[in-house]
Amino acid sequence: MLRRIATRRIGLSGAALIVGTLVFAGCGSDSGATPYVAPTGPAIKTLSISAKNFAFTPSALSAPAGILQIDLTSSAGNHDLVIQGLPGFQLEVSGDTKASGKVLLKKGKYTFYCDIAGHRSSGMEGTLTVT
Ligand SMILES: [Cu+2]
Repeated sequence: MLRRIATRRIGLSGAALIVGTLVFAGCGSDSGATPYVAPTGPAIKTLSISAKNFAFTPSALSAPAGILQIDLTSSAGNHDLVIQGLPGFQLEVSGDTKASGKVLLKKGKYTFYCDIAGHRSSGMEGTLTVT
């Protein structure tokens, strides 16, 4: 009788140890996102873009190749701005907030859009022509 109780106690503390290990392992698995490295140095041009439900204004921009600063504001709703071919770059705005970021772009035509579910298909997309 006494032996049975002792075995049960060991069994319980063993289970608690396993749960503790799983929780600890879960904490370390949060490093999968692509880190975006912003270019250093001054921007040669600042592009101001305003977001609303569901459009960017302006939706067609042009800029010279090099380091560009993008200032994003929102006049309505929560939005973000990502650029196709530039993994990790993202500006997020909600309500009246403003977000700024720098990108280094070569000549080409880039598509930017809001990647919140349903926003791009509703019209939140634009083009940036770099010459
Ligand atoms: Cu949006």
